[in-house]
Amino acid sequence: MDVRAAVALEAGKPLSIETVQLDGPKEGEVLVEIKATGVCHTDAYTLSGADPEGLFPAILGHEGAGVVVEVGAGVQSLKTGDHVIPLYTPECRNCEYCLSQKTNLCQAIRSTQGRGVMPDGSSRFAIDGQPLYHYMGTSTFANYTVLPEIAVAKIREDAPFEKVCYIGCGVTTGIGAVINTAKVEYGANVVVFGLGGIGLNVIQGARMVGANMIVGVDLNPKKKALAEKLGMTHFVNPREVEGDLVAHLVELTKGGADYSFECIGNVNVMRQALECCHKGWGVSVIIGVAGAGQEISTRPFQLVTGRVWKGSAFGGARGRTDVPKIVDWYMEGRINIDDLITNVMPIERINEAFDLMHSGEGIRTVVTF
Ligand code: NAD
Ligand code: AHE
Ligand code: ZN
Repeated sequence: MDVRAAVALEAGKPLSIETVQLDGPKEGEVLVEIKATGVCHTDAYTLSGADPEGLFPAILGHEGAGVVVEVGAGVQSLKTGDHVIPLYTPECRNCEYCLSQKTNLCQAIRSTQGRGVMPDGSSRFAIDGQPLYHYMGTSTFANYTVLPEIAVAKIREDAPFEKVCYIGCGVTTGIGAVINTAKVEYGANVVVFGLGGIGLNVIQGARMVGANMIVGVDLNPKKKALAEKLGMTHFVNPREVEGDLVAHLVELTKGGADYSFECIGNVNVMRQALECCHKGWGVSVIIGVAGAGQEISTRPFQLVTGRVWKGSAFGGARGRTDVPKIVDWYMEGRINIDDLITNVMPIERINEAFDLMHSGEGIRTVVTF
Protein backbone atom coordinates (compact mmCIF):
# COMPACT_ATOMS: atom_id res chain seq x y z
CA MET A 1 0.00 0.00 0.00
CA ASP A 2 1.03 3.63 -0.43
CA VAL A 3 1.64 5.50 2.82
CA ARG A 4 2.60 9.07 3.66
CA ALA A 5 5.86 9.35 5.54
CA ALA A 6 8.50 11.81 6.66
CA VAL A 7 11.67 10.19 5.35
CA ALA A 8 15.18 10.78 6.72
CA LEU A 9 17.05 10.54 3.43
CA GLU A 10 20.44 11.37 4.93
CA ALA A 11 21.98 12.50 8.21
CA GLY A 12 21.82 16.16 9.02
CA LYS A 13 19.16 16.98 6.42
CA PRO A 14 15.50 17.90 7.04
CA LEU A 15 12.96 15.12 6.67
CA SER A 16 11.28 14.80 3.31
CA ILE A 17 7.52 14.14 2.98
CA GLU A 18 7.12 11.30 0.53
CA THR A 19 4.66 8.67 -0.60
CA VAL A 20 6.34 5.35 0.16
CA GLN A 21 5.27 1.74 -0.21
CA LEU A 22 4.55 -0.56 2.73
CA ASP A 23 4.12 -4.33 2.61
CA GLY A 24 1.43 -5.87 4.82
CA PRO A 25 2.02 -7.73 8.10
CA LYS A 26 3.67 -11.15 8.03
CA GLU A 27 3.24 -13.89 10.63
CA GLY A 28 3.19 -12.49 14.16
CA GLU A 29 2.93 -8.89 12.94
CA VAL A 30 0.23 -6.23 12.75
CA LEU A 31 -0.41 -3.24 10.51
CA VAL A 32 -1.11 -0.09 12.53
CA GLU A 33 -2.55 3.18 11.30
CA ILE A 34 -0.57 5.83 13.17
CA LYS A 35 -2.82 8.70 14.23
CA ALA A 36 -0.30 10.83 16.12
CA THR A 37 3.37 10.77 17.07
CA GLY A 38 5.57 12.83 19.33
CA VAL A 39 9.01 14.04 18.29
CA CYS A 40 11.62 13.06 20.89
CA HIS A 41 15.17 14.31 21.21
CA THR A 42 16.34 10.81 20.29
CA ASP A 43 14.84 11.25 16.81
CA ALA A 44 16.89 14.43 16.47
CA TYR A 45 19.97 12.64 17.80
CA THR A 46 19.71 9.91 15.17
CA LEU A 47 18.89 12.38 12.40
CA SER A 48 21.98 14.40 13.36
CA GLY A 49 24.25 11.48 12.47
CA ALA A 50 25.56 11.05 16.05
CA ASP A 51 23.84 7.67 16.57
CA PRO A 52 26.20 4.76 15.87
CA GLU A 53 23.11 2.72 14.96
CA GLY A 54 21.72 5.43 12.68
CA LEU A 55 20.84 4.12 9.20
CA PHE A 56 19.69 6.08 6.17
CA PRO A 57 17.38 6.36 4.32
CA ALA A 58 14.97 5.58 7.15
CA ILE A 59 11.58 6.38 8.60
CA LEU A 60 12.22 7.69 12.12
CA GLY A 61 9.72 8.12 14.97
CA HIS A 62 9.11 6.04 18.09
CA GLU A 63 6.43 7.88 20.12
CA GLY A 64 3.22 6.98 18.35
CA ALA A 65 -0.37 5.89 18.89
CA GLY A 66 -2.88 4.42 16.48
CA VAL A 67 -5.26 1.65 15.49
CA VAL A 68 -4.64 -1.91 14.34
CA VAL A 69 -6.02 -2.27 10.81
CA GLU A 70 -4.77 -5.75 9.88
CA VAL A 71 -3.28 -8.71 11.75
CA GLY A 72 -0.89 -11.29 10.34
CA ALA A 73 -1.13 -15.04 10.79
CA GLY A 74 -0.81 -16.35 14.32
CA VAL A 75 -1.41 -13.04 16.10
CA GLN A 76 -3.18 -13.83 19.36
CA SER A 77 -3.29 -10.74 21.54
CA LEU A 78 -4.45 -8.09 19.06
CA LYS A 79 -7.34 -7.67 16.63
CA THR A 80 -8.43 -5.17 14.01
CA GLY A 81 -9.75 -2.01 15.65
CA ASP A 82 -7.59 -2.22 18.78
CA HIS A 83 -6.11 1.09 19.91
CA VAL A 84 -2.39 0.71 20.49
CA ILE A 85 0.96 2.29 21.32
CA PRO A 86 4.04 0.94 19.48
CA LEU A 87 6.89 -0.19 21.75
CA TYR A 88 10.54 0.36 20.88
CA THR A 89 11.26 -1.84 23.88
CA PRO A 90 9.10 -4.90 23.22
CA GLU A 91 7.91 -7.38 25.84
CA CYS A 92 7.94 -10.97 24.54
CA ARG A 93 7.56 -12.46 28.04
CA ASN A 94 9.59 -15.41 26.86
CA CYS A 95 13.26 -14.43 26.37
CA GLU A 96 15.95 -14.82 29.01
CA TYR A 97 15.75 -11.07 29.72
CA CYS A 98 11.96 -10.96 30.17
CA LEU A 99 11.98 -14.12 32.26
CA SER A 100 14.76 -12.79 34.50
CA GLN A 101 12.37 -10.17 35.94
CA LYS A 102 15.55 -8.09 36.41
CA THR A 103 15.26 -5.87 33.33
CA ASN A 104 12.77 -4.50 30.83
CA LEU A 105 15.28 -4.90 28.00
CA CYS A 106 13.56 -7.69 26.06
CA GLN A 107 16.09 -8.95 23.54
CA ALA A 108 13.75 -11.03 21.35
CA ILE A 109 14.12 -8.71 18.32
CA ARG A 110 16.83 -6.27 19.43
CA SER A 111 19.41 -7.27 16.83
CA THR A 112 17.14 -6.87 13.78
CA GLN A 113 15.70 -3.68 15.29
CA GLY A 114 19.22 -2.23 15.47
CA ARG A 115 19.80 -3.17 11.83
CA GLY A 116 16.67 -1.30 10.72
CA VAL A 117 14.71 -4.35 9.61
CA MET A 118 11.78 -6.49 10.76
CA PRO A 119 12.49 -9.75 12.67
CA ASP A 120 12.61 -11.75 9.40
CA GLY A 121 15.49 -9.54 8.24
CA SER A 122 13.57 -7.62 5.59
CA SER A 123 12.27 -4.06 5.37
CA ARG A 124 8.58 -3.48 4.70
CA PHE A 125 9.08 0.11 3.53
CA ALA A 126 10.36 1.07 0.08
CA ILE A 127 10.54 4.14 -2.08
CA ASP A 128 10.71 3.79 -5.84
CA GLY A 129 11.63 0.13 -5.38
CA GLN A 130 14.53 0.89 -2.98
CA PRO A 131 14.20 -0.36 0.63
CA LEU A 132 13.92 2.14 3.47
CA TYR A 133 15.17 1.28 6.95
CA HIS A 134 12.82 0.94 9.92
CA TYR A 135 13.82 2.84 13.08
CA MET A 136 13.73 1.54 16.67
CA GLY A 137 11.31 -1.10 15.42
CA THR A 138 8.53 1.48 15.26
CA SER A 139 8.89 4.05 12.41
CA THR A 140 5.98 6.19 13.57
CA PHE A 141 6.67 9.08 11.18
CA ALA A 142 4.41 7.30 8.67
CA ASN A 143 0.62 7.07 8.66
CA TYR A 144 0.87 3.27 8.56
CA THR A 145 3.58 1.05 10.00
CA VAL A 146 4.12 -2.68 10.57
CA LEU A 147 5.00 -3.93 14.06
CA PRO A 148 5.69 -7.31 15.68
CA GLU A 149 2.87 -8.27 18.05
CA ILE A 150 5.32 -8.23 20.98
CA ALA A 151 6.09 -4.57 20.27
CA VAL A 152 2.52 -3.33 20.66
CA ALA A 153 0.68 -2.25 23.82
CA LYS A 154 -3.11 -2.40 23.64
CA ILE A 155 -4.72 0.62 25.30
CA ARG A 156 -8.24 1.80 26.13
CA GLU A 157 -10.28 3.24 23.28
CA ASP A 158 -11.33 6.51 24.91
CA ALA A 159 -7.72 7.77 25.25
CA PRO A 160 -6.91 10.62 22.80
CA PHE A 161 -4.15 9.61 20.37
CA GLU A 162 -2.56 13.07 20.21
CA LYS A 163 -1.99 12.96 23.99
CA VAL A 164 -1.21 9.35 24.84
CA CYS A 165 1.30 8.93 22.01
CA TYR A 166 3.72 10.68 24.41
CA ILE A 167 3.44 7.64 26.70
CA GLY A 168 5.19 5.72 23.91
CA CYS A 169 8.45 7.30 25.09
CA GLY A 170 8.79 10.51 27.12
CA VAL A 171 6.17 10.05 29.82
CA THR A 172 7.05 6.43 30.52
CA THR A 173 10.79 7.11 30.36
CA GLY A 174 10.67 9.93 32.90
CA ILE A 175 8.11 8.60 35.36
CA GLY A 176 9.40 5.03 34.98
CA ALA A 177 13.00 6.05 35.74
CA VAL A 178 11.78 7.38 39.10
CA ILE A 179 9.51 4.48 39.99
CA ASN A 180 11.15 1.44 38.36
CA THR A 181 14.84 2.29 38.02
CA ALA A 182 15.69 4.55 40.95
CA LYS A 183 12.75 3.48 43.13
CA VAL A 184 12.72 6.94 44.71
CA GLU A 185 11.12 6.84 48.13
CA TYR A 186 8.92 9.30 50.00
CA GLY A 187 10.92 12.22 51.43
CA ALA A 188 13.95 11.81 49.14
CA ASN A 189 15.84 14.78 47.70
CA VAL A 190 16.02 14.64 43.92
CA VAL A 191 18.03 16.64 41.35
CA VAL A 192 16.94 16.59 37.70
CA PHE A 193 19.32 17.82 34.99
CA GLY A 194 17.48 18.93 31.84
CA LEU A 195 13.85 20.05 31.98
CA GLY A 196 12.71 18.96 28.53
CA GLY A 197 10.26 16.28 27.45
CA ILE A 198 11.96 13.68 29.67
CA GLY A 199 13.14 15.71 32.66
CA LEU A 200 9.69 17.20 33.30
CA ASN A 201 8.29 13.69 33.51
CA VAL A 202 11.01 12.77 36.01
CA ILE A 203 9.81 15.76 38.02
CA GLN A 204 6.18 14.68 37.97
CA GLY A 205 7.24 11.13 38.85
CA ALA A 206 9.24 12.44 41.82
CA ARG A 207 6.23 14.45 42.97
CA MET A 208 3.98 11.39 42.64
CA VAL A 209 6.16 9.31 44.97
CA GLY A 210 6.36 12.12 47.53
CA ALA A 211 9.91 13.38 47.08
CA ASN A 212 10.92 16.21 49.40
CA MET A 213 13.20 18.57 47.44
CA ILE A 214 12.86 18.35 43.65
CA VAL A 215 15.64 20.47 42.19
CA GLY A 216 15.55 21.18 38.46
CA VAL A 217 18.71 22.24 36.60
CA ASP A 218 18.46 23.80 33.14
CA LEU A 219 20.28 26.47 31.14
CA ASN A 220 16.95 27.68 29.76
CA PRO A 221 15.02 29.80 32.32
CA LYS A 222 11.84 29.42 30.25
CA LYS A 223 11.54 25.86 31.59
CA LYS A 224 11.09 27.01 35.20
CA ALA A 225 7.36 27.83 35.31
CA LEU A 226 6.14 24.54 33.90
CA ALA A 227 8.63 22.55 35.98
CA GLU A 228 7.24 24.25 39.09
CA LYS A 229 3.70 23.39 38.05
CA LEU A 230 4.75 19.73 37.79
CA GLY A 231 6.38 19.65 41.22
CA MET A 232 9.85 21.24 41.04
CA THR A 233 10.65 22.95 44.34
CA HIS A 234 13.96 24.65 43.43
CA PHE A 235 15.34 25.84 40.07
CA VAL A 236 19.05 26.15 39.34
CA ASN A 237 20.39 27.80 36.19
CA PRO A 238 24.06 26.76 35.97
CA ARG A 239 24.87 30.10 34.31
CA GLU A 240 23.72 31.93 37.42
CA VAL A 241 25.68 29.83 39.90
CA GLU A 242 28.80 31.47 41.21
CA GLY A 243 31.52 28.86 41.54
CA ASP A 244 31.12 25.12 41.22
CA LEU A 245 27.66 23.77 40.28
CA VAL A 246 28.21 20.45 42.07
CA ALA A 247 29.21 22.16 45.33
CA HIS A 248 26.16 24.42 45.02
CA LEU A 249 23.81 21.44 44.60
CA VAL A 250 25.39 19.53 47.48
CA GLU A 251 24.91 22.56 49.71
CA LEU A 252 21.34 23.14 48.50
CA THR A 253 20.38 19.52 49.25
CA LYS A 254 22.25 19.59 52.58
CA GLY A 255 24.73 16.87 51.73
CA GLY A 256 23.82 15.79 48.22
CA ALA A 257 20.98 14.32 46.22
CA ASP A 258 19.52 10.99 47.25
CA TYR A 259 18.75 10.56 43.55
CA SER A 260 19.81 12.50 40.46
CA PHE A 261 18.72 12.09 36.85
CA GLU A 262 20.58 13.20 33.71
CA CYS A 263 17.99 13.98 31.01
CA ILE A 264 20.17 15.78 28.45
CA GLY A 265 22.70 13.43 26.88
CA ASN A 266 25.75 15.49 27.89
CA VAL A 267 28.61 13.42 29.34
CA ASN A 268 29.98 16.38 31.34
CA VAL A 269 26.60 16.87 32.97
CA MET A 270 26.42 13.11 33.66
CA ARG A 271 29.55 13.54 35.78
CA GLN A 272 28.02 16.47 37.63
CA ALA A 273 24.86 14.44 38.20
CA LEU A 274 26.85 11.63 39.80
CA GLU A 275 29.04 13.90 41.87
CA CYS A 276 26.15 15.95 43.30
CA CYS A 277 24.83 12.74 44.88
CA HIS A 278 25.01 12.11 48.61
CA LYS A 279 28.11 10.33 49.88
CA GLY A 280 27.36 6.79 51.00
CA TRP A 281 24.08 6.22 49.13
CA GLY A 282 23.26 8.71 46.36
CA VAL A 283 22.09 7.10 43.10
CA SER A 284 22.50 8.83 39.75
CA VAL A 285 20.44 7.62 36.79
CA ILE A 286 21.57 8.34 33.22
CA ILE A 287 18.63 8.74 30.85
CA GLY A 288 20.20 11.03 28.24
CA VAL A 289 21.68 9.44 25.12
CA ALA A 290 25.17 10.59 24.16
CA GLY A 291 26.67 10.45 20.69
CA ALA A 292 29.17 8.02 19.18
CA GLY A 293 32.61 8.36 20.76
CA GLN A 294 31.37 10.12 23.90
CA GLU A 295 32.41 8.59 27.23
CA ILE A 296 31.66 9.27 30.88
CA SER A 297 34.32 9.68 33.53
CA THR A 298 34.67 10.37 37.23
CA ARG A 299 37.11 9.59 40.00
CA PRO A 300 36.51 5.97 41.07
CA PHE A 301 36.57 7.41 44.60
CA GLN A 302 33.08 8.76 43.90
CA LEU A 303 31.84 5.17 43.65
CA VAL A 304 34.12 3.81 46.36
CA THR A 305 32.46 6.28 48.70
CA GLY A 306 29.03 4.94 47.98
CA ARG A 307 27.55 6.80 45.03
CA VAL A 308 25.93 4.54 42.44
CA TRP A 309 25.76 5.14 38.67
CA LYS A 310 22.83 3.54 36.82
CA GLY A 311 21.11 3.88 33.47
CA SER A 312 17.51 3.61 32.41
CA ALA A 313 15.92 2.75 29.05
CA PHE A 314 12.19 3.37 28.54
CA GLY A 315 11.98 4.00 32.28
CA GLY A 316 12.54 0.36 33.08
CA ALA A 317 8.97 -0.22 31.90
CA ARG A 318 7.63 -3.48 30.48
CA GLY A 319 5.58 -1.96 27.73
CA ARG A 320 2.68 -4.35 27.17
CA THR A 321 2.11 -4.54 30.92
CA ASP A 322 2.90 -1.00 32.08
CA VAL A 323 1.89 1.29 29.19
CA PRO A 324 -1.88 0.57 29.45
CA LYS A 325 -1.66 1.42 33.17
CA ILE A 326 0.06 4.73 32.46
CA VAL A 327 -2.68 5.52 29.92
CA ASP A 328 -5.17 4.88 32.74
CA TRP A 329 -3.23 7.26 35.02
CA TYR A 330 -3.59 9.97 32.39
CA MET A 331 -7.29 9.31 31.85
CA GLU A 332 -7.86 9.40 35.63
CA GLY A 333 -6.11 12.79 35.88
CA ARG A 334 -3.20 11.41 37.91
CA ILE A 335 -0.51 12.62 35.49
CA ASN A 336 -0.23 15.78 33.44
CA ILE A 337 0.38 15.32 29.74
CA ASP A 338 -1.66 18.19 28.33
CA ASP A 339 0.67 20.96 29.54
CA LEU A 340 3.74 19.19 28.16
CA ILE A 341 2.39 18.96 24.62
CA THR A 342 3.07 22.49 23.56
CA ASN A 343 2.54 22.19 19.80
CA VAL A 344 0.41 19.99 17.54
CA MET A 345 0.91 20.12 13.79
CA PRO A 346 0.34 18.03 10.66
CA ILE A 347 3.06 15.69 9.41
CA GLU A 348 3.80 18.07 6.55
CA ARG A 349 5.28 20.50 9.13
CA ILE A 350 7.37 17.92 11.01
CA ASN A 351 10.63 19.79 10.41
CA GLU A 352 9.21 22.68 12.46
CA ALA A 353 8.91 20.22 15.37
CA PHE A 354 12.67 19.65 15.22
CA ASP A 355 13.29 23.41 14.97
CA LEU A 356 11.12 24.02 18.05
CA MET A 357 13.07 21.39 20.00
CA HIS A 358 16.44 22.84 19.05
CA SER A 359 15.33 26.39 19.86
CA GLY A 360 14.15 25.35 23.33
CA GLU A 361 10.65 26.71 22.61
CA GLY A 362 7.99 24.39 23.97
CA ILE A 363 8.38 20.89 25.35
CA ARG A 364 6.85 18.22 23.11
CA THR A 365 5.52 18.67 19.62
CA VAL A 366 3.00 16.08 18.45
CA VAL A 367 2.55 15.48 14.76
CA THR A 368 -0.80 14.22 13.45
CA PHE A 369 -1.78 12.46 10.23
P1 NAD B 1 14.79 18.05 25.21
O1 NAD B 1 15.54 18.69 24.13
O2 NAD B 1 13.29 18.22 25.26
O3 NAD B 1 15.34 18.53 26.64
C1 NAD B 1 16.68 18.72 26.95
C2 NAD B 1 16.77 19.82 28.02
O4 NAD B 1 18.12 19.90 28.48
C3 NAD B 1 16.39 21.21 27.52
O5 NAD B 1 15.46 21.80 28.39
C4 NAD B 1 17.72 21.97 27.52
O6 NAD B 1 17.57 23.37 27.79
C5 NAD B 1 18.47 21.26 28.64
N1 NAD B 1 19.93 21.38 28.59
C6 NAD B 1 20.72 21.22 27.50
N2 NAD B 1 22.03 21.33 27.85
C7 NAD B 1 22.05 21.55 29.19
C8 NAD B 1 23.07 21.73 30.17
N3 NAD B 1 24.37 21.68 29.81
N4 NAD B 1 22.73 21.91 31.45
C9 NAD B 1 21.43 21.95 31.81
N5 NAD B 1 20.39 21.80 30.95
C10 NAD B 1 20.70 21.59 29.66
O7 NAD B 1 15.13 16.50 25.13
P2 NAD B 1 14.28 15.24 25.69
O8 NAD B 1 13.33 14.78 24.64
O9 NAD B 1 13.79 15.58 27.05
O10 NAD B 1 15.44 14.13 25.77
C11 NAD B 1 16.47 14.28 26.73
C12 NAD B 1 17.51 13.18 26.57
O11 NAD B 1 16.94 11.92 26.92
C13 NAD B 1 18.02 13.02 25.13
O12 NAD B 1 19.39 12.68 25.18
C14 NAD B 1 17.22 11.82 24.62
O13 NAD B 1 17.88 11.18 23.54
C15 NAD B 1 17.18 10.98 25.87
N6 NAD B 1 16.13 9.96 25.96
C16 NAD B 1 16.48 8.78 26.55
C17 NAD B 1 15.53 7.80 26.74
C18 NAD B 1 15.90 6.52 27.41
O14 NAD B 1 15.09 5.58 27.38
N7 NAD B 1 17.04 6.42 28.04
C19 NAD B 1 14.20 8.02 26.31
C20 NAD B 1 13.89 9.24 25.73
C21 NAD B 1 14.86 10.22 25.56
N1 AHE C 1 21.30 3.63 19.13
C1 AHE C 1 21.76 4.41 20.24
C2 AHE C 1 21.09 3.98 21.53
C3 AHE C 1 20.00 4.89 21.83
C4 AHE C 1 19.36 4.51 23.14
O1 AHE C 1 20.00 4.35 24.18
N2 AHE C 1 18.05 4.37 23.10
C5 AHE C 1 17.26 4.13 24.27
C6 AHE C 1 15.91 4.67 24.01
S1 AHE C 1 15.93 6.39 23.66
C7 AHE C 1 14.31 6.73 23.37
O2 AHE C 1 14.14 8.04 23.13
C8 AHE C 1 17.12 2.64 24.57
O3 AHE C 1 16.04 2.12 24.75
N3 AHE C 1 18.22 1.98 24.67
C9 AHE C 1 18.25 0.55 24.88
C10 AHE C 1 18.54 -0.16 23.59
O4 AHE C 1 18.55 -1.37 23.59
O5 AHE C 1 18.72 0.55 22.58
C11 AHE C 1 23.25 4.31 20.43
O6 AHE C 1 23.79 5.25 21.02
O7 AHE C 1 23.82 3.32 19.97
ZN1 ZN D 1 12.25 8.95 22.84
